[in-house]
Parts: sequence; structure tokens; C-alpha cells
Amino acid sequence: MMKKNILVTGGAGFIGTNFIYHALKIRPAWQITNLDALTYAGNPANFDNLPDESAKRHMFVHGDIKDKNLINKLFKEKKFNGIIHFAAQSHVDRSIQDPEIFVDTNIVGTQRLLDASYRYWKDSFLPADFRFLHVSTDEVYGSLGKNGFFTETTPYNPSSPYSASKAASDHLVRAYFKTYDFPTLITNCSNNYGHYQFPEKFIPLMILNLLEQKSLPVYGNGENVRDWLYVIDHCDALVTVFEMGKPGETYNIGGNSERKNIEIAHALCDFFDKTVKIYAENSSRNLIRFVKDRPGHDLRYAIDASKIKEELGWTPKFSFEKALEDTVRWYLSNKKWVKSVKSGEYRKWIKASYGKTYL
Ligand code: NAD
Ligand code: TDX
Repeated sequence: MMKKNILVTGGAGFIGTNFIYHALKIRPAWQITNLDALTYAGNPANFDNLPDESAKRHMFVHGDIKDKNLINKLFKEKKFNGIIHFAAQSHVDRSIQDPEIFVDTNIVGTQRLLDASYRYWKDSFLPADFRFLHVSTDEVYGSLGKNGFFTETTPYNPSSPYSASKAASDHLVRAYFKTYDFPTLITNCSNNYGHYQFPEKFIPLMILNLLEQKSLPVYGNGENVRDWLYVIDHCDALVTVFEMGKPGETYNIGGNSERKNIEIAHALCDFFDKTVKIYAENSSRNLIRFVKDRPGHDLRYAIDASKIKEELGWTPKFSFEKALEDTVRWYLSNKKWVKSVKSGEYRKWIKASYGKTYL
């Protein structure tokens, strides 16, 4: 079996962690170097449960994607077969409160990583299958109305500083392909959910608040729609695109699971009432509070994932209802992890964004 060295950036965050578990399991020849700056969203303890056989093939490096010397050093040592680039600032509400770090990480950071890896690729003998896979979002396309889907050719029309910074990073990645023939790939996926998601995001925030019987803040009227993608389906799609995608191409990845936010809140409340059963019967929906809407809140995202299906044979495998229940159970049985991420910084964010009642 030919060994493959893969650089994963942002591997200590939500999707990166799931990707590392999944890829090491299904690709026994892969060795992963995980470069992560360990911001509030990165947690090295996520790897405490890696099976020994996988742990041997995972090397963690604490560092920043903007550090070109470090990227060069890693390339010299590892002669990577490719990069899967997750590292980013990822939360829309944080980008509304403090956009600058989104420009710095998502745009400047991606450009530095691209440039350092492009220069190494150009001047050195790297494996012929080298690919730079940039993990992006459907939010770059802006908002849909009640109908229609995002395709790979939908014009970019981002709404938040987060999605604008991701859009800029996508343009840079595409430019390195068009200008320098650097073999890049871009994926634009929909909202992920699953194990290890930081509880600032909607689904884990709802789960943890339900667990403590705190109010459930739903923005606006709860009618906004997202297309939910189970994180393991996403990771599987990323392996597929990395191995089979055509350089220069973009692939949309979706879960075929459009839901209104209020439907998700109801589903979680009902699961707590019927199955978790730690509080009074039918009490959970009473916790829902409609709060001030997010500025520039996109109404609806929905992905047309026919290109990845037709060209690469990938479709999502998990049912939304089952994977959501599995996600709730994971948060219920990983109290130590939950406690570790609800640090001082997390409490500060919740208090500043939602007020004291949510603490
Ligand atoms: P996350 O916030 O959970 O994790 C981001 C990781 O990047 C963290 O571990 C953090 O420490 C690391 N990081 C941040 N700045 C860094 C830097 N300068 N150098 C090195 N590491 C740094 O994010 P996530 O939800 O796992 O998202 C991963 C990627 O997928 C992001 O690029 C995001 O835009 C994209 N994406 C996420 C979703 C989603 O639903 N979560 C959907 C579409 C696309
Ligand atoms: O407290 C909340 N109440 C609420 O109603 C929060 C945090 C969110 N919401 C709503 C806003 C959205 O309509 O729930 C929906 C999902 O919100 P987020 O979890 O913040 O996700 P979203 O803004 O849709 O972006 C996510 O998917 C695309 C990720 O955070 C991005 O990184 C990814 O690119």
C-alpha cells in the first residue's frame, strides 16, 4: 500500500476532527498532519478517543496557516500528497460582531497557505496526484427565496462578513488554478451537524440548552431554512472529491434535508420529551423564545448536488432524523467534552450575544 501524506488545516475544529477520524478509518495508507492554531474552536482533546491504529497516523502541529516558514518546513519533511483546508473563522454571528479576524484568517490565511504550497509544488518534486482542496460553504451564494437551488454556477452574492470572507478565499483558490495551474479543488457545502460541533452553532446550542432547561433562542420567526448535512456524509464527500475531483472544479455538497429552524427546534424538544425524558412531559417547546433576528439573515439555503452525484458518484447516506438523534445522544454521553468547551471564553460569548438568562 502506497503511503500518503496529507496536510489537514483546522483539524481540531468540528468538521476537521470528524474528517480525521473518518479518513484514518477508511484510508489505512493515509498519514495526516493536522495543523491547527487552537483558537476557541479548536480542541486537541478531540483526539483522545482515536483508535491506536489511527493515532499512529495522526500528527498534531500547533501552528498558524499564515506562518509560511512553518508550511515550508512541513512540506520539506512530508512531501505532501495534498492539503485539505478547513482552518477558518466559521461563525456568522461572530463575524457580525468582529469582522476583522475573518478577513485575516479566511482571506489572508488562505492566500498565505495557497502561496506557500504553490511555491513548494512548483519548485519541488511532489507526487503527481497533489491536490489542494479548499473546504467552503454554500453561504457564498447568498440567499434563495422559497424556490430554487444553488448550483456550481450560481453567482456569488454573500451577505455576512463570514460569507464574504469565504467568497474571497474561493476566488483566490480559483485564481491559483487559472493563473498558475496549481491543482485546486473547491467544495461548497451546506450546514453540517454531528459530534464535536462547538455549541455556538444552532443545533448543539439547542441541545445543550435543552439539557439544562434554558431558553431556546430562535432568530426572527424561525422560518429560515437550511439544508442539513450530517458531518460524516460531508467527510465522505471530501475524500471522494480529493481523490476523484478534477483540478479547477467546484463541487456542491448537500444533505437533501431542508428544514426550517423552528422545525429543528420542535424536533429536538420532542426528542427530549419522548426519549430523553429527564424533565416534565411535553415541557420543552415552552422553552422556545423568538429573539431579535440576525442582521442580514439569509432566508434559505438549498444545494443542487447533482454534479457530485453524476460525476463522482457521491450521495448522502444518513437520514436526517436518525443522525440528529445520534447527535443528541453524543452530547448527552460526552459530558466531559461539553464541560471542557464551555470555558470562560464560551460563557463570555453567550452572555454578550444572548444575555444572562442563557447562562
Ligand atoms: P470550526 O470553527 O469548528 O473549526 C475551525 C478550526 O480552524 C479550529 O480548530 C481553529 O482552531 C482552526 N483555525 C482557525 N484559525 C486558524 C489559523 N489561522 N491557523 C490554523 N488553524 C486555525 O469550523 P468548522 O465548522 O469545522 O468548519 C470547517 C470549515 O468548513 C471552515 O472553513 C468553514 O468555513 C467550512 N464550512 C463549515 C460548515 C458548517 O456547517 N460548520 C458548512 C460549510 C462550510
Ligand atoms: O441562536 C441561534 N438561533 C438561531 O435561530 C443561532 C446560533 C442560529 N439560529 C439560526 C440562524 C440560522 O438560520 O439557525 C440557523 C443556523 O445558524 P448557525 O448554526 O449559526 O449556522 P449558519 O449561520 O447557517 O452557518 C453555518 O452553515 C454554513 C456555519 O456556521 C457556517 O460555518 C457554514 O459555512
